[in-house]
Amino acid sequence: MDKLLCPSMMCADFSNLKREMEALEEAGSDIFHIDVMDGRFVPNFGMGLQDIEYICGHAKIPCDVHLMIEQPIQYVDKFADLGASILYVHPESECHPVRTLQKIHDRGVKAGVALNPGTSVDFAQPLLHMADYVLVMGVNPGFAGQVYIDFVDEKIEQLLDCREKYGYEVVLDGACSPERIKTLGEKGVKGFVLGTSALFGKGRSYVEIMEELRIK
Ligand code: S6P
Ligand code: MG
Repeated sequence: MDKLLCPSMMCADFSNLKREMEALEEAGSDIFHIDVMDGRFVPNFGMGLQDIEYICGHAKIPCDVHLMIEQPIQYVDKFADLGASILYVHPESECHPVRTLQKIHDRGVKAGVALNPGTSVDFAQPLLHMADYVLVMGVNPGFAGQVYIDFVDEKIEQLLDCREKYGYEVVLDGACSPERIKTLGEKGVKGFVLGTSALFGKGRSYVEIMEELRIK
């Protein structure tokens, strides 16, 4: 099956979000990736509820919401109501992450477990039973444009090995360069969050870039 290409909307041009969304859809994006930060779980803020409401309300493709916040369980209903198809939570962000994953499924939304570079597969192992997706962070969460942390490769291998046992798909977020998308796509990584490394600010059309990413 083909890979999932998921533009990270915090990297999009907000001066004309409508046009930007249409161009990304026309280029064949599979999922809009929406980052939510609370200034506590990560040292940054973004994206706002109004942005998310607009994107989820106007998108012709599914939207995922990556919750880089403390106590995400408090906001599952909010993001489910806004139309998220996948909700990603970080297991360290609260005491009872299983309850949060249950709540996500109860709302009919796919559940994703997001793993920071410093979070091991062992730490998250019980949650893998409930994960539809595992979002591996290739960088520390909170910012675009960072350098890939090489030791994350080992975690990706571990997660790919257990994929069939638990039935999740692996998605990479952070520093997804065209080369990395090719190498890891061939190994079985299903999805890639596209930020500044592959898609935005390149001075080329999204159609052209995405075509190349699919062929590679
Ligand atoms: C930030 C966030 C990510 C970034 C994306 C940027 O931690 O979760 O989704 O927006 O990774 O991509 P890049 O290619 O600039 O690292
Ligand atoms: Mg993200």
